[in-house]
This record gives sequence, C-alpha cells and structure tokens, in this order.
Amino acid sequence: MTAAALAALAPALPARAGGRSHVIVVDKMAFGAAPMGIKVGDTVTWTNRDIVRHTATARNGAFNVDLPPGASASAVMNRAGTIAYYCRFHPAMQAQISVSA
Ligand SMILES: [Cu+2]
Repeated sequence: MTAAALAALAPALPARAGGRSHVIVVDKMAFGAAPMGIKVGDTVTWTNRDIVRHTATARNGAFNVDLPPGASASAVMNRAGTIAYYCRFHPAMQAQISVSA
C-alpha cells in the first residue's frame, strides 16, 4: 500500500479551534459547487452520494480524501490559495476551492 493510500485511510484531523466546516456534495459523477469563504484552519467535508467510489485529490498535495459510496470524509485546509482537485478514479471529475489566509 502506498503512503498516499495510507494517508487516505487515516481519520480526518479535527478542525482547529475556531475553524468552520464546509460541505461539498459529490453526486452524479460531479463535485458540487465550491463553498465560499473557506479560510485556513477550516474543515471541508465531501459527501459522496454516488454508488461508486471517488476521491477528492488536490493537485498540489494539500489533501487526498477517499470517498467510498455513501461516505463522507474531511480535510483541514492548512494552506491558502486556489486548489485544483480531481477524482483519481474519474479524472474528468475536476473542481477547485479557494482558501484564504
Ligand atoms: Cu470519481
């Protein structure tokens, strides 16, 4: 098993004190709209409503979230910037989120 796969299986870290939570729904082979106002220290949770497995994998390595069918998983945003991400199983699934400092 690769380090990346192990990281994907690790439980999500709790949000930093004061961090807010944001949800992105994954449905019909697409990532939902990016929440506005994400800040460093906030938690983003992806919820997979599909019957196939997805991931939310940042192109810059900021997060790599495994999303079995029906599951939710989270990542704490620990760097500012616009982060492009995709699904490792369905590379046509692409989206981005903006994280402010
Ligand atoms: Cu996928």
